[in-house]
Amino acid sequence: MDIPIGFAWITPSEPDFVSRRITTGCHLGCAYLSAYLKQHGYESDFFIVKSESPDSFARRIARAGTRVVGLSVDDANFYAVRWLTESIKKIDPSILIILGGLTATFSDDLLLKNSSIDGCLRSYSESNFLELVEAFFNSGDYSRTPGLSRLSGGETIRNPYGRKGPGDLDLFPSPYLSGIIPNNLAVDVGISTSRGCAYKCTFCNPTSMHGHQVMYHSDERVIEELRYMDSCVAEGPRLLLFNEDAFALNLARTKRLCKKIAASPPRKLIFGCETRIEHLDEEVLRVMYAAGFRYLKFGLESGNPRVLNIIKKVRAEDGSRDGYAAEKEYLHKLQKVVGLAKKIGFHTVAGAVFGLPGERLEDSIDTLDMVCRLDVDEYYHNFLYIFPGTEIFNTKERWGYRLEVRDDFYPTIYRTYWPYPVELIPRIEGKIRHIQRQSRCFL
Ligand code: B12
Repeated sequence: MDIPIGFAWITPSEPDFVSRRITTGCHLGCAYLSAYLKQHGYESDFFIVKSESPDSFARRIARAGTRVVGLSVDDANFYAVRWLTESIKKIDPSILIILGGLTATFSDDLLLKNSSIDGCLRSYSESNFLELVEAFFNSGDYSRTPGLSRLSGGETIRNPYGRKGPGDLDLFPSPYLSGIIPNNLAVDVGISTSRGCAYKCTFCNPTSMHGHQVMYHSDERVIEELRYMDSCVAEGPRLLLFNEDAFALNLARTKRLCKKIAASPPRKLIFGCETRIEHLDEEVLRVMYAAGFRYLKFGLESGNPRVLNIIKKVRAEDGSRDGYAAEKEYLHKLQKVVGLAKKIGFHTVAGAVFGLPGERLEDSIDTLDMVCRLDVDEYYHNFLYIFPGTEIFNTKERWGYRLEVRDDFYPTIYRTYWPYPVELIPRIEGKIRHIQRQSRCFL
């Protein structure tokens, strides 16, 4: 039977770029779209392929009878999304190609003018994608879809978003419970119990996509999904990651939910989350542990209070007036919470970012020193890549960054050149005492 709507999420890798091949995975955001379509009577499918050429992948899509292709695009996979869309349009120009996700939201103009696509749907898209599909199959004219960006006469037209999404996330059916995410992939994909974050970090675009608002699934929905995912695991323990910006932002909710999970804990799953940790206390940490949380990852970003203030990690006000008191307090709290978490038995993971605005080489040493003081079990770092949709994208010149868009869009759309030579940052191995622990598998 033909399934008229297909999704693909291309996972980028250097070997695939070199050999010009495509590998895809199951994307949680698209699975939400697929579940919503199914609830409204439209079947859709995921294309999961391993190292396939764009032409052969496009033939597979056409052979399946696909009329609408939805691709999730980020700054790191656009180069390959473009190969695929060109191949699809060569084989059958009537197949409708819609891009969605963060990069379709904030770089719609660039995507439309540099690839063979029909439109970008901006922001969270369950109801708008349904509306587009209905219009396309009913009349062929989907051009009035809310949140759609498309080209007309060489210019990008952006439709307004239309009515606001539901205040209640549970109105979107579960992609696990409705059978969209295959059993064997459920744990790998992870779970999302909320969307958004209230903070205004200047480098983060998912939170601005959500207007700095936070929405939650109900406790009952989360527990039902966890129970189902636990039943999908043949042999434990398996680590399930909570894919959200801040699992422990609303402590009352975190505590309540974890108490309910702990009342009937999973048999084979253990949990991990990425979250701000500075608000956590011993009571909440113990409840999280009882619920099965073992892996606690947080974004330190920088160990320098001035840089933390510039990136608005702690507050949006100018900290120079009080000697960065709030940022110093934040670093102090992190140390306290990591100590408590380790005592309870959590595997603690800190993430840092180098090349932040206003950062000098000596400030990066503060970050390394802070990582050592934190004494976390695992540490990783990134260099700041600047994405559209962030505050720093608009102020980049002031901080001395240079951004370059290359013709091949590889490895990311905007190649960032940092204001100081980040390659001079010393390697942490010389500084950290417990390097062995970093590579230890904690399961
Ligand atoms: C979970 C996650 C992952 C998981 C993905 C798990 C999975 N199988 O789905 C893993 C760990 C594999 C991953 C990998 C990477 N990730 Co990631 N990831 C996230 C995270 C934390 C949550 C995403 C999520 O599940 N959200 C919940 C769902 C429901 O929302 P959603 O995905 O946004 O989808 C909605 C809309 O965007 C839209 N939508 C999305 N796709 C589509 C497609 C169509 C057709 C339509 C119409 C709409 C649409 O509708 C959806 C439903 O409303 C985000 C941060 C964030 N908060 O967004 C980073 C994030 C998306 N990741 C990011 C990056 C950079 C990466 C990596 C490149 C990292 C790396 N260096 O290796 C890789 C590779 C990405 C790839 N293409 O392969 C960046 C993207 C930045 C950017 N602008 O490009 C983010 C924002 C993190 C960050 N702040 O840097 N990631």
